[in-house]
Amino acid sequence: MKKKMISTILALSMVTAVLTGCSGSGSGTAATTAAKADTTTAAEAATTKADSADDSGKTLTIGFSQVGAESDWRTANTESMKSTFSAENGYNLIFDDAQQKQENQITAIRNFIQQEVDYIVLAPVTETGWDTVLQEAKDAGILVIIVDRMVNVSDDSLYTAWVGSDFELEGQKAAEWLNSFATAKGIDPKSLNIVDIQGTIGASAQIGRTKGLQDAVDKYGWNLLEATTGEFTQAKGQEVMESMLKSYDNINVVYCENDNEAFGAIDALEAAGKTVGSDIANGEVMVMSFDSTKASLTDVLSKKITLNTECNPLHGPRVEDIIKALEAGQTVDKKKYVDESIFAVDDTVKSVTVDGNSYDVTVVTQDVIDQRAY
Ligand code: GYE
Repeated sequence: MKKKMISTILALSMVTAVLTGCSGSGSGTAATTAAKADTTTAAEAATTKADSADDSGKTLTIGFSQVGAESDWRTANTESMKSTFSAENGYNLIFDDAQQKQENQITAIRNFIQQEVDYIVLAPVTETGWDTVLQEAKDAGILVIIVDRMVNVSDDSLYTAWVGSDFELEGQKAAEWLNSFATAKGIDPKSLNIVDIQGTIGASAQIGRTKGLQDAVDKYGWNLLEATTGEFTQAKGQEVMESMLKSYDNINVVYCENDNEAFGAIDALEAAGKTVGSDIANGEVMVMSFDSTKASLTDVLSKKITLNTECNPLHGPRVEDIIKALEAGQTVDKKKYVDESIFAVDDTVKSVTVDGNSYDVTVVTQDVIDQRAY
């Protein structure tokens, strides 16, 4: 709460800085920077040093619309963006937390346009519903970079570049691992009774991970008892798991679409007297998850989570690379996927193959956890 208030105050003073100093178009120029220096505000003063550190001598103002603070992944992502786009590194970052609401993101983008930021960075809550506001940004001549989840727009020129994860591949990796694991343990595919605690419906991370599972259910003949959203939060993950446990007494695999849902699901399972683990044949309930934060890998080490498919949140430097390339007049990839790992409780499955590509499985040890940055 305290943190949020401070960033709001900072954002407001930055707005003042931009409004007093920048009257030209969204793309800043040396002249604009000079004009800004003449009308220094508190926020400007804080960035004067950064100005000189920047080779081009210009401070870039970045408006970043963040989804919210729903998960540990998101916290790590916010931290990565804030530490990359810091005053020390030569940026004015206007950060907006949309609290998982698209309408708040649309309002934030409109504010960024009014403030004539140099770039808009959007981490969209869902894929659809962006055409109008991104057209407004385009009309204002402001470049938009999409990070993390994808947007689904009728005109691809409404954004300049996207960087994030291949969420369907993540789901496929997890499902192929489950198939190989069940086969290795001699488990009849028809005896797998799976529930899917989905992410925020309509978010790329949900769409891809749900599809990866659903396709494998169709292919291998597993039972998918239910798929319900847990909104990527621990509280909702727990609530959904509790209600699933009331509806079914034969669940043996819980496919959680992120770590925080898995934490909630584990609490609910244990409160219901279940043992979480990989020994399905002897009544344990297997928990699978995505993200691979430090806390969740600790749960893999203690055998509460059996498989964790990585989703890397450290996008700050990746977005900065795109902006630096654009500033240097270079062209950038329209879409860029991040390489990601798979973490398991043991080496029953050493690698998984998806679309002819093989991905190694890493067995979690304390060393692996210690090396994690988030
Ligand atoms: O997996 C989840 C977060 O979009 C990849 O959103 C992101 C997902 C991530 O809340 O923890």
